[in-house]
Amino acid sequence: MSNVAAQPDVVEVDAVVIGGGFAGLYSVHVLSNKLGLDVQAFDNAGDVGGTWYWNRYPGARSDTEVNAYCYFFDEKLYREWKWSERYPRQTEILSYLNHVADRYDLRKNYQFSTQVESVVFDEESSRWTVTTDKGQRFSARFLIEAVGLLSATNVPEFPGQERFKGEMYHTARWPHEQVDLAGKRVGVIGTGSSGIQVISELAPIAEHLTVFQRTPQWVVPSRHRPIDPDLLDRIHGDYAGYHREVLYSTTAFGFPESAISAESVDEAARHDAFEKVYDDGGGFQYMFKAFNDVGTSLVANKAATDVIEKKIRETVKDPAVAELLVPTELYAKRPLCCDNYYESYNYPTTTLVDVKANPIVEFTEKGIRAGDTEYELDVIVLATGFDAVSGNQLRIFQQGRQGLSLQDKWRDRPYTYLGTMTAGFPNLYMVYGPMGPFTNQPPVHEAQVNWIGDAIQHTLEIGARTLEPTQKAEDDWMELCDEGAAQTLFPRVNSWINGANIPGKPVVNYFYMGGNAAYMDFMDADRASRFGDHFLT
Ligand code: N01
Repeated sequence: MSNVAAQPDVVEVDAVVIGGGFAGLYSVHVLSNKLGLDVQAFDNAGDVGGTWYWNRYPGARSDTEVNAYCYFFDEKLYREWKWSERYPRQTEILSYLNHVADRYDLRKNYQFSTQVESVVFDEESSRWTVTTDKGQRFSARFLIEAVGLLSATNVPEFPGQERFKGEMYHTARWPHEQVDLAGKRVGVIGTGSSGIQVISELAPIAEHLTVFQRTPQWVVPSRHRPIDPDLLDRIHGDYAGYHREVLYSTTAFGFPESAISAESVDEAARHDAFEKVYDDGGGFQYMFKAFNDVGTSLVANKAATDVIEKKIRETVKDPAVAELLVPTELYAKRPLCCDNYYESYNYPTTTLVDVKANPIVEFTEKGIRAGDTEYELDVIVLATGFDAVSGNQLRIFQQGRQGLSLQDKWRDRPYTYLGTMTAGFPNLYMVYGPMGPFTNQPPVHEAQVNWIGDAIQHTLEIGARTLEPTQKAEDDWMELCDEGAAQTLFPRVNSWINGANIPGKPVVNYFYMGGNAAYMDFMDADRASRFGDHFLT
């Protein structure tokens, strides 16, 4: 603790954690329960859960198999929590996170329904002043921002939006009270992960479902089924080994990834392999289980989409609708999976509106006018996504050394080291910040928080006041990230991955695409060097 006298209205703590999702909860656990620090945590939600607190829309469930979509830090927790489904629903994941909060006594550290408005570093005291929307001020030596990669909502403004007399909801701000959509005329804007789940859930029950699609995406089935008992036996038989396998892989999704390239086999073998993974289901599985070059080779990418295109045309009965659903883009967004998505368009009560050809002109009292047609609706669902990756960080005013704000530093793009720190902002750690790895998140959050815990412990042990990346470490990391991303196909397609979904946002690389195994090696190297090579202290 600092011995600098606090102002009377400022509460002194060792650390502030922002966020109550997977990453924030584990941060509180490590800092409070393991390192024994005095930790104040905040979330603007009314309770724990992070993304799973907010995303309560119909059909919301994880699209990562649950054996890797959970915490690993406590084997007893892993063994004792019994998941009912391979891709659990939002309610089950939220129950799990509530259980974790109670089991490790994390709730006591939180103040909910509180937005952190600013964090300002004071060079003299080497402490952060954290100000909330309740007018409170906290002084902390360490600051952990676990604010979510996909958390700041993207709510486009449509002309006449306020005139619409029905109900309107964004998927990521879904009401807590029951919203009954059965037998209603529902319009869904957006066909990303959120949109396809809502569409598949509502198509069988809505009186009429109108899907406003701007850009179709490649969707494969999830093939939802019970958790494979043999897999669970194997994990329980070698828990540490499985955990290591998850982390030291490319995507951390917990399945064996392919080591061979599609380019190295003939066309028939490629086709058969994609058919097989399509039948088995899963988005990342489809991209990474058959071959290792779908995200980097045009040949592999085309072979992958040929199979999906064939399935779309086989599944969707109306050829004109099928035509609209087949993307013209490369398969280089976050890979999607959902059961019964394309089948949703076979209901006579589902209408697909191509809003590229017939743009949404306005919202009216009764619904949405796209092109020349007014679609009458009782409910509009905005499945329009997020100001992803850097969005939530930039909604907090952040000021580091020499009065430099994060908003200024990141004006052209975000700059970080490992996606966890940014030069000039000492003792400020981000979990899954920009330029972090492109992976399944929960196991990687944990690995990052462990690294953060070690960095903080090291700072305390050597009696340093602050720890931060050197400018060179940050520059080298940025260069490595950009070189890696340039070798992939992802920059060639517009999506939240490169910022292109938000008007005015810099369209740049926001990720380390070199695979999680290599990413783990960078964190391990920092530890081995006792954070000596890269950091000023
Ligand atoms: O958001 P998105 P999301 N007019 O940005 C459309 C994670 N996630 O919430 O492509 C008309 O992917 C937009 O159209 P276009 C997962 O990582 C996971 O669906 O920009 N349309 C697009 O179709 C995922 O990748 C899970 O042309 C407009 C859609 O809205 C990430 O979150 C579940 C528009 C937005 O798609 C984001 O997914 C949910 C406009 N003005 C989310 N503005 C699971 O684990 C936007 N769109 C299951």
